[in-house]
Amino acid sequence: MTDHTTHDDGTDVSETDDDNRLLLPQLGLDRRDFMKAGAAAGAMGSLAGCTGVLNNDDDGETATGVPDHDVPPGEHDEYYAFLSGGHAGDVRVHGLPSMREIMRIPVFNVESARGHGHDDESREMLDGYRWGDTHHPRLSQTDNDYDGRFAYVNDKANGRMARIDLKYFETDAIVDIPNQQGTHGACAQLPDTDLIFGVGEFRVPMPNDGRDLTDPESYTSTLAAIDPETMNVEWQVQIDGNMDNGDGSKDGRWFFATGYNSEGGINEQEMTRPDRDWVKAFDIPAIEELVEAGEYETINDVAVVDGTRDSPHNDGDPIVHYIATPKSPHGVSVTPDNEYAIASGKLDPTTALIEIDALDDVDDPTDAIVGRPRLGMGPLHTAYDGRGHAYTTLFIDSQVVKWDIEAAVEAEPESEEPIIEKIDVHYNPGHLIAAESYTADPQGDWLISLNKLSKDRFLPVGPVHPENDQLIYIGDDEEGMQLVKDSPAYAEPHDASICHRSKLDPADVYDPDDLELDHVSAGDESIERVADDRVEVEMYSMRNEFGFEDITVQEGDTVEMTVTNIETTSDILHSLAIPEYDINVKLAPQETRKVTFEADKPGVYWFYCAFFCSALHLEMRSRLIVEPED
Ligand code: K7E
Ligand code: CUA
Repeated sequence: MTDHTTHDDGTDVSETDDDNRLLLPQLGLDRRDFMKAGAAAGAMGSLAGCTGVLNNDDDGETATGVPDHDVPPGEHDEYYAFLSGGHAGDVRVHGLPSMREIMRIPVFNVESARGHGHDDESREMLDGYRWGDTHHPRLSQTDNDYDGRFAYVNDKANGRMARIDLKYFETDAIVDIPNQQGTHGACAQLPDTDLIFGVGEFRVPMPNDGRDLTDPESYTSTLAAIDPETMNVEWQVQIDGNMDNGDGSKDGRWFFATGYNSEGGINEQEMTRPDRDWVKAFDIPAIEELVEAGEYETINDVAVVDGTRDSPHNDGDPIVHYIATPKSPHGVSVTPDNEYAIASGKLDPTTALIEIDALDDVDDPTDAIVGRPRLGMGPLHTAYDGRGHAYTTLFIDSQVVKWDIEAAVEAEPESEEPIIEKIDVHYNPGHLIAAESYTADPQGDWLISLNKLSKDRFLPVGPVHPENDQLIYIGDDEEGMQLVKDSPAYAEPHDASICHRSKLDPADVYDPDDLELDHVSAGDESIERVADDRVEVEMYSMRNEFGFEDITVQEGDTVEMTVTNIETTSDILHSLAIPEYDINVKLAPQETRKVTFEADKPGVYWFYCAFFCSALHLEMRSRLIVEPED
């Protein structure tokens, strides 16, 4: 029996066999070739995982050396994990190792419990869109380590980049990236987060204003560099082929982007035809020099530098090195020591190690590829433990493979020797992420495999299955990888960043000075008709009342309501919920929000608080009276 699904990036690696594994028919490869080493090690791996779960003894370690992962009631996790929500449009915050979901941060989605897309400010940020497709949440770093300030995440659907303020765990800026469709890869320029990069996946006419509609040859995609403070797009580079994922070197010099479809095809057959595609290495300082020197074209108010293969800027010392790698490289990540960028073939069983320092010396950029281990079927993404090991997801094999980075440089191309072990995951992993793997100093204890399919792992809930995020202990090189737990995930996490709790210091209540709007204290409430058809209301909320028992307006008025939650006690939230007006604005302690709406329906509307804030929560309601036009 076979059935069909598709991976997010449109590749047709989509048939499953009876083992719930996806096959890759068009490669014409015999899967058994890749199973030999993998099957045995994988079976052992899952066995070890089982004993790890069952034999949890009293000394805080399991019999197989896995530290306690059941965080007892009232205790905190050691790590924060920030998982993208995919086309749910949000970012989820989990605790590790419990895998408990602690919070969701709405980003590109309208979400009522947090009022995102309800108050004026977040509505303006969303700019009319109701959804986005988050893939790659990356945390800001200083000196190659998490600094606890911001997270950034892309919207693949609508070409945007968002910033999440980690003081409040809330989205505080969204930029619409011009000249880019399908912002897929996302990443910060290290070591100090000087830029945020957005990688354009879909090739489109440039500018995409109705010209060149049926001339795919002229379509193009861009890399965008965004200022992390202002969230302005600073410059872009136009390139050949589709781009996909990206990662930067740890010293700020290079940005690497994978790509597929180097021939510029417009259907699946054309897109998967070339045996080689490119990893592009962007020389960031060289590009910035050209921008300084005015060597760009301004398109939609952005400086666009020509980085296509035929560009004069790629003669001699190129600004973009096109590194030919096997078929459709998808994931790319830089090793913690900044030695290699590792790109995985997706439609090829090998992975390419690009020696970063060699890029300046070689004539043919392909000569910078210094290792090409054969890891298994459908290698996608690679994470690191800081002990010289790499962990790569094998999408088609439904496994995670652990391998030795230096051994891969020493081994012959296509050698399986660098492989240390494989573990089965359930099923079809996309990304995987190890604790602080994107920093220069990963913690090397926990790893999450973000699996696209869960099939039969959970109680059935109808035809839409959850995905399965699996926690794997990687801290014991002797025992090897140990599967610790399954955790169902609502569609659909792609990538994640894991940060030690000591590096984050979120606020417990709002600091009114951080907000644009003026705080409204008790006694300062007012209702003012500021124009014939405009009423401004300023009021507070507290247990268990709003600043006014009644607010009377005329049908057709525009009503601007500014509300402060004047509580100083943490965890006491109120909201302003207005029935039949589609409004629910959440108000955390000391938070002030504004909502503007047309009072277009005459009648009585009990605006109320939707957070169960006290024993008299139900009584916390007042009347909005809309008098009919005469
Ligand atoms: Cu592989 Cu967007 Cu990083 Cu999905 S991407 S898995
Ligand atoms: Cu305030 Cu319920």
